[in-house]
Amino acid sequence: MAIERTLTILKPDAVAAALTGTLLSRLEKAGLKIIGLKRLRLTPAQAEGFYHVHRQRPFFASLVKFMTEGPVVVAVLEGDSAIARLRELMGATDPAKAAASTIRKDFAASIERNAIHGSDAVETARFEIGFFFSGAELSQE
Ligand code: 3AN
Repeated sequence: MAIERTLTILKPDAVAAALTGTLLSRLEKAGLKIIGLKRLRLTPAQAEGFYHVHRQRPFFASLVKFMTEGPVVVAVLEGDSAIARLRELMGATDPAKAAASTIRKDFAASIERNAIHGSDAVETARFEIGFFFSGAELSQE
């Protein structure tokens, strides 16, 4: 297994529901090390930039509105196969289809308001980590 880095966003629904500690704890207990962490509120331009691959999708405007409605917590996670591991812990995009004991099964309200984001591939992770963090903001220890 390879040591990878991935980006997670605890979305506005999860942060508003005071789930920051619960979700970070789940990720840590699953062996993902938090090497960068910040709380911020996305501007519409930032949300549009982050989700630019979805700009042609019918849900894009609604997604940007949701992602900017309140603060998010973004974190860089490191560990063995961190990208796939995080996706496994998150569960399917649609909580109705998410496996038992996944974060989305336990905490998400809908396919849009689904509590957490995780990078889906090595290249995406690189882009998404760089979107929020400079190298100096990531722990080397
Ligand atoms: P995932 O977050 O599981 O990688 P993506 O990348 O397909 O899923 O979608 C990005 C985000 O767009 C989702 N997390 C969700 O908030 C929103 N989204 C995806 N599909 C839909 C949909 N059919 N209707 C509304 N929002 C959606």
